[in-house]
Amino acid sequence: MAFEIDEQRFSNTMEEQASIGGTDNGGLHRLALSDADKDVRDWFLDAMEAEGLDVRIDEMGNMFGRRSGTDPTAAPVLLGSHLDSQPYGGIYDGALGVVAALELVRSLNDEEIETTRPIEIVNWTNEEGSRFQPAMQGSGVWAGELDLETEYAKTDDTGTTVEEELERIGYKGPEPAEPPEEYDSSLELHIEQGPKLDDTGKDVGVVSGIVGLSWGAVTFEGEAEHTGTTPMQGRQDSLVAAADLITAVRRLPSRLGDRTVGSVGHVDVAPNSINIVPETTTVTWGIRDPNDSTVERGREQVIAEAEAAANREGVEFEWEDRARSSSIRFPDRPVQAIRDASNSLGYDAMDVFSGAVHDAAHVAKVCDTAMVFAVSEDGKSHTEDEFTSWEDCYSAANTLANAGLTLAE
Ligand code: HGY
Ligand code: MN
Ligand code: MN
Repeated sequence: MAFEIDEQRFSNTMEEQASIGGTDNGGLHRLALSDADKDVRDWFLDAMEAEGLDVRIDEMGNMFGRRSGTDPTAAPVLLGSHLDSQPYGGIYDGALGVVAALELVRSLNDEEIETTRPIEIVNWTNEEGSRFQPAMQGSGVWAGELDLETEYAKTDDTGTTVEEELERIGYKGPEPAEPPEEYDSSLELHIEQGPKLDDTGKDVGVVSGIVGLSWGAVTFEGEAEHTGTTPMQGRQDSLVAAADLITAVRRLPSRLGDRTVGSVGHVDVAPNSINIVPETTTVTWGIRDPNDSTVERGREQVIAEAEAAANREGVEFEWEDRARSSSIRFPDRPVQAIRDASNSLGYDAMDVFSGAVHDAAHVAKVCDTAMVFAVSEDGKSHTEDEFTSWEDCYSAANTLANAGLTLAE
């Protein structure tokens, strides 16, 4: 008989978290380590303590709450996702996975159901990588893929460091940002953020793997001059070079692979005045593909295109890497637990390969990991009109709950 979480409380909890850093358009403005992130962390901490979980906060601000199992020596099962959001993101991205994990614990406590293995729920720091790069920063340090001191020194556009912000919001925890012991397995529930499940009318996605990704920044250095009096010949306009690179990155994927994607999402221009030739322009770019060697070729071609654009405009350029995560295929055991769970609940599931990256990509380096996807209406995400019907949220959360129980037995 499949286990069902408490639907009403689950939806109430989703609405509660959505109000913390909520925007007027029904989205979230909850950037990593911002005041809104602090507020939702405080809320999550209270919720974990109210369930009697053994709470730990590590040096990267990753938040864990452990529910004991009957066998204290058994390796735990880890369930969770992230509570930080894009600048104007949706209320489901990340939060659905954290709230579903919390609701499983709450439902198990209500029903006084014991599991052999401890179940641990988690909120990972800075999954989005919007304010501070890279994405999946907290889980990356925890999994040993990123160096703590290097990530502490990362800055946002104002020059504020990760470490300063963790201290300011009170979430620079005492625990080492690393697994305290061996973990049996881990599951993450997340919205698909793409159209496949919606287009095919499926209930849930069984995630087979995640793409590889490379992010970088290119800065062009030209010459600030009066736009009215400076002859066109010989101008050194950094924004023109950046514009060349932006269109080059847009065209690159068609030359790389049929599943390659690429874009420039962030531009900084200085002095950014209508009548000054732009002196300095920085763009951040991203390339993704299921095949790591294609991602690497894409990264090399972006740098080559940047050099060509700089030479055409007669400006200097420099580049830096901002993020790199390799593609991953999830192992059968946790994937099968998800498949069996969705079948036991009578849901119509399909396999999906994720074009979005997730903390599970790092956690998979530590233990057997897999993901459940909830339907994203029209595939939209990272916008305030990101939407998942309540029924689809509930199906995915129940699937996570039953797969988690299978692994924790
Ligand atoms: O960029 C990503 O794929 C994730 O949504 N942060
Ligand atoms: Mn996410
Ligand atoms: Mn996201």
